[in-house]
Amino acid sequence: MAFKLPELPYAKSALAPHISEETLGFHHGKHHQTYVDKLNAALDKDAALASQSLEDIVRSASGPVFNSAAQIWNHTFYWHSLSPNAGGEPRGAIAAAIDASFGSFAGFKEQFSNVAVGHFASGWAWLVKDGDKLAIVDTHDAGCPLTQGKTPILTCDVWEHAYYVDYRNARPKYVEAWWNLVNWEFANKNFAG
Ligand code: MN3
Repeated sequence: MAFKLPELPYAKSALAPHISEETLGFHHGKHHQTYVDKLNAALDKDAALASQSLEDIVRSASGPVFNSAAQIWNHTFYWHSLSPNAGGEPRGAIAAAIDASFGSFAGFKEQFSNVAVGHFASGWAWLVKDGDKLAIVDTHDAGCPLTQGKTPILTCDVWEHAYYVDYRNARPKYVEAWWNLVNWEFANKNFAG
């Protein structure tokens, strides 16, 4: 059974002006689609893979198969980490957990931004639940916190393809814009789960 590119949870123009329709068109329609196509090509050659869920493959695979599967999972998680008319201060249980783990939302925002901006080359910045605590981690390339036994809460894609059309090389501007789109409802759902 082949994997399919998941639909975006909003219109391609919905995240503008922070992330443009052109960026989402390429990022979802070309980059995310290519990871799906590459994993399906690997499935065609390996029947044992075809019986596994995407998360099972992320947790157990290595090399190119892991890269494709994890990039599919990471991108789907990223689309849901964002929402139109979102951002601002966290609400609900995640707000209290951020205060407990980082002192304040402002402190968390600064630490997360520093990790996202400072990450060298391609990768991801994540807010994760690690045991009872929240933590900020970054992963290289297709790296995914699921393989470290951590529960992803939110992510920011810091591959250049996520921002080059809109911000050129200015990753700090993209990360600043990302805060206007943070889906706290999704974060609360992941935190509760
Ligand atoms: Mn990407």
